[in-house]
Amino acid sequence: MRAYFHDNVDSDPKEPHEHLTSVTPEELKNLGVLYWHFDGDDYLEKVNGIAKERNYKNRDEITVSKEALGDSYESKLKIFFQEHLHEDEEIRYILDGSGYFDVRDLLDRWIRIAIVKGDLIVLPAGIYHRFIVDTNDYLKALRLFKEEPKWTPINRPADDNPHRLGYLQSLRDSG
Ligand code: KMT
Ligand code: NI
Repeated sequence: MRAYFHDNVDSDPKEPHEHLTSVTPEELKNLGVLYWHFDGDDYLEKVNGIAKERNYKNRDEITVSKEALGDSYESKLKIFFQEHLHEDEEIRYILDGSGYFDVRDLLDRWIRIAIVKGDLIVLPAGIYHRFIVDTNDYLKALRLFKEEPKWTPINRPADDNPHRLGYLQSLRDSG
């Protein structure tokens, strides 16, 4: 994982779009974004440990590639890259490939989180974010979930959504 400010240049979103300023895991934590990296043979035990600790009861696997998604590839990418939030945490363990999660900071700037195989990332409920593969067009991830999987994105604007308000309140409480 590597994080930095997005350059906000309006060209191919799959390019790195790296602005010079980098962002530390500590700064991500202040936004409620959690991160681990497990890439040994025991990665599944480690992921299961976090899942148990944080009460993630369900999981499935997703492959984001032209091959896996066929005709719906471009439309799926459009949905993932549309700025949105969820009413639960978004938990992804990257099994293979790479991609970018962009999250909004408190000044509404995009922070780009470049994720690779072995990264486990948790985006808090209510954070505005989007996802895109990089130019390799391939990412395979384990999606974990607390209760019944509910992957529905709620597109911005969703400023009155209770989970959005709860997220902002949680940042105030911890700050
Ligand atoms: C989401 O909600 O943004 C996604 O599920 C992204 C694709 S999974 C790597
Ligand atoms: Ni999402």
